[in-house]
Amino acid sequence: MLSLHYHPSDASLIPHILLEELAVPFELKRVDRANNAQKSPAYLKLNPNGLIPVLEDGDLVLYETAAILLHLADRFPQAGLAPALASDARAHYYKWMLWLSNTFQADFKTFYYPQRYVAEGNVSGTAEVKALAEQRLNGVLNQLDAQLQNSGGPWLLGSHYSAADCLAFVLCCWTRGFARPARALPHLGPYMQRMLARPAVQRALATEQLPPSFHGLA
Ligand SMILES: N[C@@H](CCC(=O)N[C@@H](CS)C(=O)NCC(=O)O)C(=O)O
Repeated sequence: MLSLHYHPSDASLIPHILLEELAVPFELKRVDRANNAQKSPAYLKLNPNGLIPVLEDGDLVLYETAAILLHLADRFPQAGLAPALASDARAHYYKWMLWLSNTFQADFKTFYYPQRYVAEGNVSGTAEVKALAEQRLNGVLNQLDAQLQNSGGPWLLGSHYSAADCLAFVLCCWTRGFARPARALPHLGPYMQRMLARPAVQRALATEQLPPSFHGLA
C-alpha cells in the first residue's frame, strides 16, 4: 500500500494530485503541523529534514517532492505520466522537474519565511527579502509562461501531460498572493484553468478541503 504523509495545501498536494491521476489505491496520513509533528522523533525517522511530504511504498521510504513524483510516474508506467526513457522528451522532463524543484519551489521558502534570512527582529530586512523573492519568482513565472507558449501546450511539455504538470500547477497556486500571480499571465492563466478542470486535481483539492482562494481562479 502507498501512504502519503501530507498536510493540506503543502508540497504534499503535488504527489497527492499525481496519486489521483494514477488511479491507484493509496492512503493519506495527515501530519499534525499545528503540533509540529513533522519534527517529532517518529517523523524524523522517515524524513530527517522534518519536512512534508514523505511517501511510503512498501519498505521504501521516500522524501523530496520531485523524487516522489519521478518514482511514482516510473512505478506505474501504464499511466504514461513520464516520457519514454532515454528520449529527448524524457531529458526535457528531467530538466523541468529539476528546475521547478530547485529554482521555482525552493524560492517560496524565502517568500513565505523571509524572517529566517535576517537577524531576529529585523522588520525592514524581512520585508526586503520577501519583496526580492517575489521579484525573482516573477522572472520564473515569465519563463514558465514562455515555455507554455513555446511547447504549444496544452501542457508544460506540449501535448504530453506529465508529472511535471502536477508540480507546476501547485507552485503556480502558491503565487496567489503576488501582485502579479501566475493566473494573471497570458499562458499560465488558461493552463491553470485546464489543470483545474482535471478530475484528479478536483478530487485532491476536495479531499484536502482547499477553498477557491487556494488557487484564486474563478
Ligand atoms: N524540498 C522539500 C521541501 C518540503 C517543504 O518545505 N515542506 C514544507 C511544507 S510545504 C514543510 O514541511 N514545512 C514544515 C517546516 O518547515 O517545519 C520537498 O520538496 O519535499
